[in-house]
Amino acid sequence: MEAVLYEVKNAVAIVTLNRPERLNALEASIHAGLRAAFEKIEADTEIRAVLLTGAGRGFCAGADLMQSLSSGEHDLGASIDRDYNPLVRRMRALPKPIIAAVNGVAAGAGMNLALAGDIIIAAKSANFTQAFIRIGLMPDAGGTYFLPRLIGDARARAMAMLGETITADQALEYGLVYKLFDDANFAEDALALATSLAAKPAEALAAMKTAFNQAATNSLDAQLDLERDLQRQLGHTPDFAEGVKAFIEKRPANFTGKAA
Ligand code: T3D
Repeated sequence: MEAVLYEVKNAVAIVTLNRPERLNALEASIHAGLRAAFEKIEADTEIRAVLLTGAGRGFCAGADLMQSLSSGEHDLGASIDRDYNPLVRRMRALPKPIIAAVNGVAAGAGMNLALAGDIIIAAKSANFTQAFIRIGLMPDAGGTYFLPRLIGDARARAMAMLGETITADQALEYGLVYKLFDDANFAEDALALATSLAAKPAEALAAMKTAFNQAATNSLDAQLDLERDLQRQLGHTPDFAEGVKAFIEKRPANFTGKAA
């Protein structure tokens, strides 16, 4: 059985963590599957959006405590360097939008993997926990970076230090997720959202990722300059011309995603 399933529908790459009996806990085969999936996504110009989700009742339960973390002699820094950090960097640098579709429990690095996505959605029965403290660890995979930016420092510290579980409703109230969908149609609704994203102007989406990524560390001056430079490039794209033409002609735009 493949640890990560990969299929393409409607210009969306659907990447499914597939160890449902372990709530898709992360170990070597999942990390290898994710690396292979993102390599394909980067190389395939037909793919315009990514949908990252989990098989079964979980999204991802973080690092596999039975395999990768069962030996106390395991060098956590080495596995973070090898597997987690390159994955988070890759997701953030990918010039295509990623929807993290949290279908069930998201714990530890599994939760933080979702936070590395661009748009986070969840099934109504999903829940989220920074489980690290329960086993004497601290958040990794970008948790201490993403979490305070998404939900504020007070809630981020409390979630990390107390290790409590929050429901999907709380996650929505905190601003951790964008939208909730019913469990019954979650996969279909998530794909519909990803499909609509894939039909949008690809160059504009890529430019937004660059700008939002850099906003975290830029000064306002630097950010204004960056917006100007990116917008200048977008002004030369066929999708900008098509968007304006479609507006004037009062018809839906047909974006190709082609570069300038
Ligand atoms: O070097 C490095 O890798 C460093 C990186 C570290 C990053 C981290 O993510 S550290 C945090 C690791 N994750 C956790 O501590 C979470 C552990 N899991 C849980 O606390 C709970 O399972 C959940 C809260 C996620 C879900 O609870 P529940 O009651 O819904 O399910 P369950 O019954 O606990 O789990 C179902 C099965 O999945 C169960 O197996 P069984 O008994 O049916 O054979 C359980 O053992 C297994 N499972 C759940 N999480 C993991 C796991 N197996 C391996 N690793 C897991 N993380």
